[in-house]
Amino acid sequence: MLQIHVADHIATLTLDREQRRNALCEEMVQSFAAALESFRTAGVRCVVLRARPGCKVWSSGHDIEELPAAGLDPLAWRDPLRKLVREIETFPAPVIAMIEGSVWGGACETVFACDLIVAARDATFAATPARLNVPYNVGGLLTFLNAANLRLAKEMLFTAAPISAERLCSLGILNQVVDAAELEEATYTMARRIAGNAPLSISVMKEQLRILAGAHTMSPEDFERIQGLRRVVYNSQDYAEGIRAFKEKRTPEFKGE
Ligand code: YXS
Repeated sequence: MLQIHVADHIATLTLDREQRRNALCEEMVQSFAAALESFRTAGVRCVVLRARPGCKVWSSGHDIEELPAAGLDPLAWRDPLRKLVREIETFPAPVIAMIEGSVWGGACETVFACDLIVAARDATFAATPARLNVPYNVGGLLTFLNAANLRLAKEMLFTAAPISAERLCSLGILNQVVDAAELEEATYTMARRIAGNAPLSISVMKEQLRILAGAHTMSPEDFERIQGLRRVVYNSQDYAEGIRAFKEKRTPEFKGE
């Protein structure tokens, strides 16, 4: 499910689960974590996260088949998607997301959790909790807020519509947008530049920025309130309907209950 290549302190991880449109499943995330651990030992100074060249779908997001039945938190601490985002955020070197094709749901959050994003001009990004009636978790919403801004995060989360790479780049959400033919060169030029700088300084600044970006106070009462509201969603008929409709390849009929 993952191809791994390391050269000149730069590691490349290629998503390789085309038959399920690179859906992010438990097995893939375990391989991802093991790869990052080996990169840490090998002193890798920059990671490029990509899909196979020419892909139409970079990743279709969380593996819907692995979402729990109604009644269980679909994005709890140990969920593969939550582990994947934490692995990226805590890896002691920059992770560059190299994007072509469409990015969906939890894969959009995963890309936004990367340190840098270089995308092909015709790439698109869609945040899809509202498409399935999934109650996104607090940390995941913070990823969107830190990567974008409140107005754009609301548009992406409420409409679930694919947003173009060019528009996101014009808003400062992506670092670079290039023609597909130049995507590799642009990405690895950035990776080589990072790998040629001081790794200690960069890894400490990455961790400092992670801590600063997550420094939000929230009272225990507010956290409990949010978790209670999320329980209403994942206990709802609509949550079961969202997953059922995907499996039956039809449009869900949400009733708000
Ligand atoms: O019919 P088969 O058995 O060949 O399987 C199909 C799809 O069911 C499967 N597949 C997936 N399986 C599990 N999880 C997925 N996320 C997923 N996406 C696709 O892969 C086979 C080929 O898919 P198909 O025929 O639809 O491909 P396509 O090229 O026509 O369309 C590509 C997509 C990405 C537009 C389409 O597959 C799609 O809309 N996928 C779902 C995108 C989505 O809603 N992702 C959100 C997942 S949930 C999540 O990430 C978070 C929990 S949240 O929702 O909160 O953001």
